[in-house]
Amino acid sequence: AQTMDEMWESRSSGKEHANIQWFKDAKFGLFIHWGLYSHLGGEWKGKRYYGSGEWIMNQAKIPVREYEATAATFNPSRFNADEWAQLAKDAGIKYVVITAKHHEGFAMYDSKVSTFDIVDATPFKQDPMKLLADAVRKRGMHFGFYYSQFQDWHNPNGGKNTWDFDESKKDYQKYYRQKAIPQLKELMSNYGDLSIVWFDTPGGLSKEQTQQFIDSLRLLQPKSLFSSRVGHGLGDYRDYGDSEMPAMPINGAWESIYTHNDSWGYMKHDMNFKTPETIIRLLAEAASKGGNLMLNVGPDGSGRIPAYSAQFLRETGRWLQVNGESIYGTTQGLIPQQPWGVTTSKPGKQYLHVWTRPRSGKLLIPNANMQVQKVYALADGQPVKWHKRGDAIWIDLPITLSDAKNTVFVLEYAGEAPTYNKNA
Ligand code: H79
Repeated sequence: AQTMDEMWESRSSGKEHANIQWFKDAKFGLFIHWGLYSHLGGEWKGKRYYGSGEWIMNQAKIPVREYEATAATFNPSRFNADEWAQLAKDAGIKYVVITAKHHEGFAMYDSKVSTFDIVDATPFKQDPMKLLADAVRKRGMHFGFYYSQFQDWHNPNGGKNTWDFDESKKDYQKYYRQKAIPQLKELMSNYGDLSIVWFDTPGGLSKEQTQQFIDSLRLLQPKSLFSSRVGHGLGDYRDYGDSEMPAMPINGAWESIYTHNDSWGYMKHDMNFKTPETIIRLLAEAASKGGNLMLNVGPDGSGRIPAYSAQFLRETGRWLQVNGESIYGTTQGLIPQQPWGVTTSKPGKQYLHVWTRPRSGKLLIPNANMQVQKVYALADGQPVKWHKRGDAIWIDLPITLSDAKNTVFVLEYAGEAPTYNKNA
């Protein structure tokens, strides 16, 4: 079997989706995992589960009927679409992707295909997806849905529920026909323009069938981008594994996904939230390699985004207000990753993202075959001293720059771009 890498590399057409540029420029997305699992918060019958919150039905092998019954008390009355969207905006987010249906099979929108949805099965009775889609787009951000197209632990023919249903008796085609495709059609018909449809964990379809599946959905929204987890090396941009960052710069549109703590869906007992500093480094690292970071948060069953997530996202947004020029609309750095940090590019400029202050106070850029014009701090425009020695450029960092500030310097150069990574 081919690996994901091989499948992607062997794509026959090198043609990109006509609507890919916004995605390449966006750099920072917000992923939201929200479902019936959020209501359970990683706990079932008094027992805590570790791993990931949205997997609790699978991990605790909860029978479908018992799992369904939890919907009767799922009432996210504190959900406020404008608050979530404004938080994303304040964080400097350019696109938001939310789980319309995860592996548990529960639709977080008003579905006519199944009554296992938030409108029919819960006391909440509203469609939060509709409100969120509007609130996000109203603020000028792109909006998309995550949809688990193969795994469905609620449907007898869906993928991967082995505790209630006999895998050998399943008819995956029937599941696609009766649930996944009709639900995707609802999502792509009733929620305005979707910038992204985010698939996950493919299965049950051959490459040809996957292509047909994609083609039939394309008719509804030709401008939507499909994530590579639709399977078989298809899709419009490439996603790596969960919490995976490619080691080297990558050409073409791609995205790394990380979650804020160690769970995608809300988990009461997971407090291991990444600091703003860590988030900014992941963002800069993804950008330095030519890709996006989509960072996940897991709102709880009452409809609240965890306080640490909100706080750390806002702090990230404050950094981006000052330093956004070094992230948005950039392309991969021309200088390879250095002990002090990473670089991103715009024409005639290298942004030096300094994570670790060298003890000497001097930044070394080795083998720098470029004509430096000037170097200055991005935040305040203060010029910084530099000199060339042989092919090396040495930059004198301001004495006030302490360790680990994610400080950005701009190096402007004339003429040809340096050629370090051309074959990376
Ligand atoms: O939606 C998130 C995950 O639920 C989903 N992809 C991201 C975006 C995903 N589906 N499958 N997988 C991830 C791989 C499965 C990992 C597992 Fe586990 C290892 C399942 C059981 C052991 C992770 C750790 C989930 C529970 C414990």
